Amino acid sequence: MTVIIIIVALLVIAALVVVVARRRRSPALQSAPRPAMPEVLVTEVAERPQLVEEVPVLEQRLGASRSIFERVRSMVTAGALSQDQLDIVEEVLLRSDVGVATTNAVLDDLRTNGAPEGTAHAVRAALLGSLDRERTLTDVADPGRVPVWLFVGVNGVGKTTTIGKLAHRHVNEGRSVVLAAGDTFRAAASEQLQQWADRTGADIVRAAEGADPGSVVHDAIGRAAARGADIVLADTAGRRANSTNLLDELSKIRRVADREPGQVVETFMVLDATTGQNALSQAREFQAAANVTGIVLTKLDGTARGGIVVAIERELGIPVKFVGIGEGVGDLIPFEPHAFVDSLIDA
Ligand SMILES: Nc1nc2c(ncn2[C@@H]2O[C@H](COP(=O)(O)OP(=O)(O)OP(=O)(O)O)[C@@H](O)[C@H]2O)c(=O)[nH]1
Ligand SMILES: [Mg+2]
Repeated sequence: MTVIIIIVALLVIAALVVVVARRRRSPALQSAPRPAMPEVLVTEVAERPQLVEEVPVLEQRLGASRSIFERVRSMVTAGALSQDQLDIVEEVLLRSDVGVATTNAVLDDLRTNGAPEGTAHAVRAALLGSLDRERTLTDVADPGRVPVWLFVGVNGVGKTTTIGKLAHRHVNEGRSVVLAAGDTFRAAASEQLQQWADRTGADIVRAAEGADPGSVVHDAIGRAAARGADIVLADTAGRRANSTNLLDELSKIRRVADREPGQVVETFMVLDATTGQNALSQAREFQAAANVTGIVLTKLDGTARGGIVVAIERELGIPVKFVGIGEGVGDLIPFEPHAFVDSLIDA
């Protein structure tokens, strides 16, 4: 009898084991697949690296632009200018990329008032007069919110490099920085920003290629808020200004970044100075979509003509806040009209 009971008991246990095993295999009991969220990778930076920074000399970096003004610099006349001299000033100004409007304004002034203190002095004063815009830089947000600087602009203008240089500047000034790798179109883009994070000691939030850029920016702001970081610098993909859906996406990123706890305190449009007047038409497209508060004009060290600064401010009504004068970490400086114009024109 006992044997029979043991056998029955064993059979019952065996039957239960089979049922449980089947249930485990049953697809109905498998957990539903998780929604395809981008995998956000966060990199901790243990210690701040030491960067060797070469302090750029503006006059040297603006060499090409400066040489355009050579003919104005060497005009010794004071007082009324001859037609030949006016022609030279006109040619120099147009070549320097200040644009037709500024050139005409300077020539009108020279015809009417002459150049009592010399031509270079008069041209210098006229250029400075066109650069008299308010140039404040906001890096604080309302209480409880995280200030965000958003960077927009077409491919290759220097957005990511500018963010790297600015991260260095902030970290040097004692601020903690979170970079948001909002350019998710190419894997290489967030790699490039990661390198800047490593070099500068900034924190970074990035995601896999193809992830939603808004989510990355949102996560970066969340991380900055959680850690009490001082500022978020948000990269975006370089995009064609004439493609409406891409500009829509930019507006969306901006809305996400401006939602609590984030607050967009600066939106920088990055423009490549070597593209001259083309930079202006790009800028107009972006201006509408992104609520731009300042311009970063890069690559003024190369073949660019420095007068483009004047044309941009005059035609767009947006202040240039930083200029890029090289590829090194220290090669971005706050734009100061006096120092800039002096380095172009002064002997
Ligand atoms: N000479 C010089 N080169 C610069 C300057 N700023 C950026 N560059 C170079 O310009 C190239 C493009 O810079 P990126 O920062 O990758 O440009 P981006 O706007 O992020 O480009 P995408 O990510 O493709 O949209 C790089 O080789 C930079 O080193 C500058 O002020 N001077
Ligand atoms: Mg980039």
